[in-house]
Amino acid sequence: MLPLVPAPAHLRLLDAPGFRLVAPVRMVVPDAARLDASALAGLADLLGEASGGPSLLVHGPAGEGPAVVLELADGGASGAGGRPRPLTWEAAAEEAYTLSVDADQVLLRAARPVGLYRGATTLVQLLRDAAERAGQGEPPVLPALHIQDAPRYAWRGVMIDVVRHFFDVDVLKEVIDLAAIYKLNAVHLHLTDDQGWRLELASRPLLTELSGTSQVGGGQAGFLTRADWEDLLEHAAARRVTLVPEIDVPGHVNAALHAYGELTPSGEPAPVVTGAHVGFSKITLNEPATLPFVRDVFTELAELTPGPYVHGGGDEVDTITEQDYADFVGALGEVVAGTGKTLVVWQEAAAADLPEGTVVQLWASTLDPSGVREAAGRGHDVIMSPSNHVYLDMKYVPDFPLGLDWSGHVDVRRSWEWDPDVHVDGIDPARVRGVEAPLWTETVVTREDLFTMLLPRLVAAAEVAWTRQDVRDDGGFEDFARRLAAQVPVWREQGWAFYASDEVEWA
Ligand code: TNX
Repeated sequence: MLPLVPAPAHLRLLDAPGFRLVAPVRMVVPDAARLDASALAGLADLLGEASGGPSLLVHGPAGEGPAVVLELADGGASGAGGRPRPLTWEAAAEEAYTLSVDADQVLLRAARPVGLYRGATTLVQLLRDAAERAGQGEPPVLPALHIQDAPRYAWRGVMIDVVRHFFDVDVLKEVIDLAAIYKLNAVHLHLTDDQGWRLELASRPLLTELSGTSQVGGGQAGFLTRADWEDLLEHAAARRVTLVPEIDVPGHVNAALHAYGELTPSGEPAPVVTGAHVGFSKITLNEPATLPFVRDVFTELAELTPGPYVHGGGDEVDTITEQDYADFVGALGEVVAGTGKTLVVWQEAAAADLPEGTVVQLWASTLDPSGVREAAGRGHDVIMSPSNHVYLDMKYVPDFPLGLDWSGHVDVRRSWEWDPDVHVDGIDPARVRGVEAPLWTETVVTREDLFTMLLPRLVAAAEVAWTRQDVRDDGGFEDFARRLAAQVPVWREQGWAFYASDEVEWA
């Protein structure tokens, strides 16, 4: 068993000698400019570490002698640097790669740099495994094999709620690292809610001045400055991860109502909220200040976002009339379409008049999915975030100290054992764009809490998103659990806490 997670589409072990990692290992990169320096350096370092000596990074033709060769199959035309990528089927095709290992050469090939990046994460897992297996004084050996791999879904994401409790740039960078290791390509940040506003906007400075530090339970939160945001974007782009920022409207807006009283019917600012209840706040077009507010914040958000998507929320507005809700979402759609970005919305907005291309995110397993089904029927793609499988804020088990349980308990097997294509009856699988695992943070306070909820379930969600169903069915949960257990050294090295579920035999 090779501990590859997510499992590749095709893996053939060859009955032949493997590649011996003897220093100095040569790593040949034909066109370095098209691959991120940091990704390359990381791989070269690992090759060095595994072989117990220096590694050589060579640019140009592979030449003579054993080497680890990275190759862009078509010369990498239009490599598009580190620009955030659309999470579409066309883009997903570019994430494909092949990896061949024999005694002479490790050959990683892809049509595009993003494919090389995904393939490099596989190679890193193979290297670690080889290093672990190597006997005393023996060089690690990569087994002879052929891998042909491509993602099942185009959108493979994790969402972090940085409002209920705030997590700063350093922690968010670690989340991006974790996502990238397991081939996720989207990190969705829930930036605004009743309790706080976490992204500094020049057009509306009071949002963070007055609502930047409040959070659930009353502790001292913080927010992302413009510089923090740029820093995150850069970190994500280098790992081929697209950041998807969410400003949640027309509900979950108390922090905005606190900062800008003009948004409330009375004109009075709303008091700070530090409780965790939901559904009570709203903005509507009945207030003349609302549309200018929506224009300002979404226009600026679009300017701050190099990726193609902005998330507009739309969930849980219990106090609004159907008409006011529909009018609002219609206006939001026009504003966002005007910025050139693609809108993403939570499933409640599925029935509204949405711009073409709007992506709908299914979440509550307790809600009727018929609106999502109909939206899919009208041609909208769907992201699957069913709360009974991938809500990473659900408790693992009944007595778990962290998390909620309104959607039941979600242990590792539950987060892995489901098929997004058939999760909702009557949705054409062609409309299922992908999978995203949200982590809401009402009960998640520290970095340790955060990773305890993410790991190991996020890895299960990543495999659901990347690996074809037939491949998963072949191995079954037991096979996944074995590969999962082999990840522990990586998590330990990073200082990432995890929940040692008794569904898995941890080595
Ligand atoms: C529902 S999921 C919410 C969040 C809560 C979460 C808690 C969604 C779109 N809205 O506001 O944090 O449940 O599980």
